[in-house]
Amino acid sequence: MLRFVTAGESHGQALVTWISGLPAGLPVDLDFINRELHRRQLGFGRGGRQRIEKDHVDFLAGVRHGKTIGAPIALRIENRDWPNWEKALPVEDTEGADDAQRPLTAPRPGHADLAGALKFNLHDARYILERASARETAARVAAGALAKLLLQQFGTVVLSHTIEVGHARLERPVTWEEIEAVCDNLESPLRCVDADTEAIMKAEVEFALRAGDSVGGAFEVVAHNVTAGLGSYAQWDEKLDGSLARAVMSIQAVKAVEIGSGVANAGSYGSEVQDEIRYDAGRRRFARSSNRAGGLEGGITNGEDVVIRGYLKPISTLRRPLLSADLRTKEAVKAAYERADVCVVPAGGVAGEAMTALVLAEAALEKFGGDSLEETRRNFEGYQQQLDSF
Ligand code: EPS
Repeated sequence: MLRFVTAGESHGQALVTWISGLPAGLPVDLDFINRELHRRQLGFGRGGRQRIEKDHVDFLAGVRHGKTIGAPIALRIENRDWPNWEKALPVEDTEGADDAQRPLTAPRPGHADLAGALKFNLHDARYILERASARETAARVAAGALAKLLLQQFGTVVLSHTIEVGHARLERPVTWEEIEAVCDNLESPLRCVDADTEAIMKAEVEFALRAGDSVGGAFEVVAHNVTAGLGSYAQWDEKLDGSLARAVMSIQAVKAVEIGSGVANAGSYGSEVQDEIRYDAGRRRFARSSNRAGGLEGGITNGEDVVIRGYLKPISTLRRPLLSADLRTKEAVKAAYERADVCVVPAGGVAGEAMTALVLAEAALEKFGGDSLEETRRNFEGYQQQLDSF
């Protein structure tokens, strides 16, 4: 079983990821992992924090001589902002520490501040926001990069692009080659494949920035070249669409998830929605001329690209804050404001790729098993032969 957990607070010493269940012998490309971390930091509308951080990974366990060794992997991503917070968030309760603390008692509507303060019985939301922060997605992206490296062994590539920012929406269909190109282009402001739409998206971010507001939007993750047969309809918790939806929904600020064109499909006739089946004799595979199902039928991959969309609410930290009530005095106050992003949709997309890759890698290991990469590959290739001669 592929498992991972993260630890770390936004302004603590570091983020830490623990990942277990990868087969031994998987080549670990450090440059690839660091590039993924860099991609997550990009995007028009990010705040000042990204000028401080330069995320890169340090492996502490489980990787030797450039390969996994079948042991649990532990890795660390330094928070370069930590020296600015060391006095406010010390490990030991040193003298004078209270004075250096940076309390937040005016909870931001939409943030975890209030619900977390009630749950953990804290009258200062500082510790709440430290862990609830989307900085944690850096740790997920590192784990997801390892999952991507495993999936690459089977020819599967997971990428994402931005389909909506504020009121601006990409309306036209997109090819895999366009998604590859926009992901290759690290200068792309919002990772939207269409320049005209991207210009309107950018204007939305600029408008929010000027107004002291924030904007949300949507990303689309596409897993290309996924073998048919991952996941199952046999039990509710084996359905891959369910696992993917949960994984993407768990990303900070994501409030809705869609598989393929699921939302539009619900308002259309069956004949307009289902993807007709044909047989591609050259590839010896069944194929479709459309992919509204997003590559999943009955909770199982059908061989088409897996397409999953995540919809993010606008960031809850506002320079022009909404009304709140103080955690201590209960008096009406303006919600707290501190340095924040205005738009994080492209970063959310990279986190979405990571979560999708982790779920697909887990499903692949469930189907193909194997303690060493050779064994996993042998099982994968045996299954491909079965599909060839189906
Ligand atoms: C975040 C608030 C901001 C973001 C942070 C998420 O942090 P800070 O308060 O330090 O400016 O920059 O995201 C990251 C640091 C990151 O790397 O993604 C929040 O409250 O969720």
